[in-house]
Amino acid sequence: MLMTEQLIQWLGTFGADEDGGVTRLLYTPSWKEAQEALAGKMEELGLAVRYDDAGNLCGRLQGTDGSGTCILTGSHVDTVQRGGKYDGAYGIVAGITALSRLREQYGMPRKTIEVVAFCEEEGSRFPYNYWGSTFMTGSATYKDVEQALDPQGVPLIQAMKQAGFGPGSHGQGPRSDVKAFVELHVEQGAILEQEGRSIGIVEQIVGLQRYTIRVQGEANHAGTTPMAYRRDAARAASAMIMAIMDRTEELGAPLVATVGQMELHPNTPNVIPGKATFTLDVRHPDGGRLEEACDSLLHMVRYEARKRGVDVSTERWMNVAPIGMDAGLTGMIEDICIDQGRSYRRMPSGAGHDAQIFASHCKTAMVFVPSRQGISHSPLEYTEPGHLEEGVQVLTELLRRLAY
Ligand code: HGY
Ligand code: MN
Ligand code: MN
Repeated sequence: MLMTEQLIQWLGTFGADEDGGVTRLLYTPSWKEAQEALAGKMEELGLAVRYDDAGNLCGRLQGTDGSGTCILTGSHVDTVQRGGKYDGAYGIVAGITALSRLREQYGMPRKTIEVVAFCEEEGSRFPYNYWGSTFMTGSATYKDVEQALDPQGVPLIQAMKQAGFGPGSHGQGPRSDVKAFVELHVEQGAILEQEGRSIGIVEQIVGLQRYTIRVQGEANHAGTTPMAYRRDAARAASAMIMAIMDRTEELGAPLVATVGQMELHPNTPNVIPGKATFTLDVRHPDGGRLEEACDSLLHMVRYEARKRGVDVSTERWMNVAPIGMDAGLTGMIEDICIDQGRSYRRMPSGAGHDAQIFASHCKTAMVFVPSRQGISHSPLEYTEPGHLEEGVQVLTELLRRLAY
């Protein structure tokens, strides 16, 4: 029987880092190799394979009812820088495994089922998230990404075309035939492991906002510039970051704020930094509280800039509302867990997922399996093969009930 763990290890060889992690960034060679390898594996297992114009890859079991609608499962093939083997990848290989088992056991479905490897979700290379799922649902067009440049200044549109994709490349733009989307994913948190449960039924996905903050001071000599005359961008950025973290703790859980990326310019030991650029990722399960928190944090940033005599600009490039999963689907998943004797719980997701893009377009659900010590976005990311298999069995039964 096709085992998901083997597929996880196999997919993890594309973009493998020397420390056991994975880096597969949108439209890079390792990303392309992974998509092409997945296309081959899907074909080998009897799925009809097709790319869309953005580089989303779909494997299809054609339904017999001729309704032209489709039930979709899957996740994203891209990773964070030096990420793990399971984030995104698990949802793809679990979908391939489920469709392969369903085809072997029940033949062709009444309703078409597809498994998708979304081209991008993380926003790791370009300052744009969910490009795969927002393109497929029509929530985003090429216009939305035409300004997106990677750290080397390469435009997303140019990288897309160089990878063989772009307008008209595969004759498949946004789709409206997807009537249900189910995403299997590792929890990326420690709740299931701490409670000794193997299945998480996601009820709601957190809202997220992401910013780039640019601090403009004045580069100068590290030795001859008295402290009182400095417009030190690094010092001002550090004060801003401390103010952000202190304010976030004042506002209290479940609000979280992260400064994950930071660059100094000219980034030289004996030059006072003239520029500092950093990202800010803010999340809350309540949309109104998220908005208020972001306003408050940006107010702190501007206050610190004035206090330290530097200029600051803030650019928001991600704003995704929190959203609930479909009650009918979560009910079906709960029934399946009971029928299969799974130890499960309903729970929120603190991580963002493609499911939150689909949830405003069609019935959408997510199923989690445990992450060891809750670790993710790290080479230490791991889920036991037994838990991987339990998730696949829940997904397989859900797709059977929906499509056969
Ligand atoms: O950042 C997230 O929550 C997801 O992994 N993209
Ligand atoms: Mn991720
Ligand atoms: Mn993910």
